[in-house]
Order: sequence, then structure tokens, then C-alpha cells
Amino acid sequence: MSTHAGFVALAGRPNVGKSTLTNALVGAKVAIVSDRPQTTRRAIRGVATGPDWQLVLVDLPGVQRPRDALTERMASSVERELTDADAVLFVLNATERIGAGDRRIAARLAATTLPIAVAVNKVDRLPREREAQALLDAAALAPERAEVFPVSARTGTGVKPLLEHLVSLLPDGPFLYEPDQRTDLSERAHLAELIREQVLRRTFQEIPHAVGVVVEELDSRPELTRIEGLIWVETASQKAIVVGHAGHMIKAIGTAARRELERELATRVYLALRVDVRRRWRTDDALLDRLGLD
Ligand SMILES: Nc1nc2c(ncn2[C@@H]2O[C@H](COP(=O)(O)OP(=O)(O)O)[C@@H](O)[C@H]2O)c(=O)[nH]1
Ligand SMILES: [Mg+2]
Repeated sequence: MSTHAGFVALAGRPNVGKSTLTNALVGAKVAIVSDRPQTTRRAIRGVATGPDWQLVLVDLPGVQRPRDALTERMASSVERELTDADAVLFVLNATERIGAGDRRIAARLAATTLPIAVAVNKVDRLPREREAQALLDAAALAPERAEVFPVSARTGTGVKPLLEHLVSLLPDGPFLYEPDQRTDLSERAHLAELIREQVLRRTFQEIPHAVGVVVEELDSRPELTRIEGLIWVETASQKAIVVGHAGHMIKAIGTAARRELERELATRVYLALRVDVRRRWRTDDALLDRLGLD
């Protein structure tokens, strides 16, 4: 049987729903989602496999002007992923006007010869009569060869036709991952991401970029998995936020994270979290390596 397989890079402004759409296409939570921009820190590969095809979605971090070692790594990895991709999925937010950021990405894509599909996301929040206009605007923005799909990553509306179209763009080739694999993250890195998601959901201010999570211990037994997680922040005041008054915040994070981990691992989980300050960890290359941020 001949197979098709390849990489599809997701491009789009922060918060348009790239990570949510990656999860919807894969049918599992591989990329973490939050309202804060820059939640996705490294390219996460989500893998969807059919009988004779394998689609590897590359969920790229939204990148701003390089400031520190972490942002620089993120920026160069975006260019690398785009160069290596077989196709691009350009994601737009149907509830917002097309802006400068969308135009910049469209211009970047116009300079490639890759096949492009456009997802106009969040149509669940759009009155019907505005959907047609959003699709027309997207078609006008994207390179002419691109096909446009209305979707809701949240409800799943339109995700199947989009998936089928993306599969039709894949080159011939052998599978790149095991058929039952859903992500390229190591188990520890994936579990650390699930914990980081709960930190981001519950904390405010400058936290997103400043938090790193490492799973230091992972002891899997059939009945109970023991996990020790270390949360890095950059300043004592960030630590105070994450720990919270009388430890309330870290307790709430731990409870929510444990629930996510139990769902993921299908065992009971004992989770111990600690918070540590490591000044300027974002510029620390050795630590970035340890966090798997290549
Ligand atoms: N209503 C609605 N919200 C969505 C949809 N897709 C994503 N979101 C929300 O938009 C925010 C950003 O999503 P995320 O996937 O992290 O965006 P990314 O920065 O492009 O990866 C989150 O709060 C999501 O829950 C959608 O289809 N409908
Ligand atoms: Mg994201």
C-alpha cells in the first residue's frame, strides 16, 4: 500500500487558535492552550494517522522581535519549521479584522511555493451573515492557490473537511511516527506542558514567558503514578504569585494539574510541585536545553 506523509506548519498570529486547532485535528491534547499570547514555547508536533496517511502538524510558537535567548530560539525554529514543511495551514481569527500581523504572515507565505490551506477559525462566535465576509476577506488575503475553510477548533465544526484537504496535500512517503503516537514530545516534556498550562490558566501578569516546568521524577506504576514537578520563575514576586497566599495558588494549580495528568495517564496521580526562582533562566542556554527547547 502506498502511503502519504508529511509536515504541515501552522502559521498565524498569537491567539488565533493554532494550538486548539492542532489538538482538534489530532483528536488529543498535544498542545497547551491559554488566553495569553506566547503560550506555545517550542514547535510541538501533533500527529494524526489514518489507514494510509500520516499528517504531522507543527504548532509554531507566536514570535515577537527577539529579545532574549528563548525568544531567539523560538524565532529561528519558526523559520526552520517553515523551510522543512510540506504544506502550510494559515490560521485566521474570524472574529477579528485582518490586521498587520496577518498581512505580514501572508506576505511571508506568498514568497514560498508550498501548498497552503487557510482556516478561518472561531466561526462558533460569528453570526452566520458575517461568516461569508470573513471567508472572502481570508481568500483576498491569502495567496491565490490557497483553499479557505471555516472552522471552529473549539466545537469541531469544519475540522473534518479541513483534515481531509490537508491529507490531500501530503506527498507520497513512509510514516514518520508510530501510528499510535500523538506527539513528538517525550512523556516527561508532555506532562510538564500539562502542568505549565494550569500555571498559565491561574496566574496573571507577566507570568507566561517567565514560567518553565520540569518533571524531575516520574515513577509509573499501574495503580499510582508519582510525579515531582519543578516550576521555575524568574523573580521572587513571581514566585509569590505562583505560590499564592498561604499556598492557595500552588494548591489549586496542583489539584487542576493532577486531574489533567490522571486523565492523560489513566492512573491515579500523586503530584508534588515546588517553585524555585532562577533569575534570568530564559537566557540560560544549559537550562533551555534541559527544558527541551531546541
Ligand atoms: N470561541 C472559540 N475560541 C477558540 C477557538 N479556538 C481557540 N479558541 C480560544 O482562543 C484562545 C487562544 O487559543 P490558542 O489555541 O492558544 O491560540 P494560539 O496562540 O494561536 O495557539 C484560547 O482561549 C482558546 O480557547 C474556537 O474555535 N472558538
Ligand atoms: Mg499556541
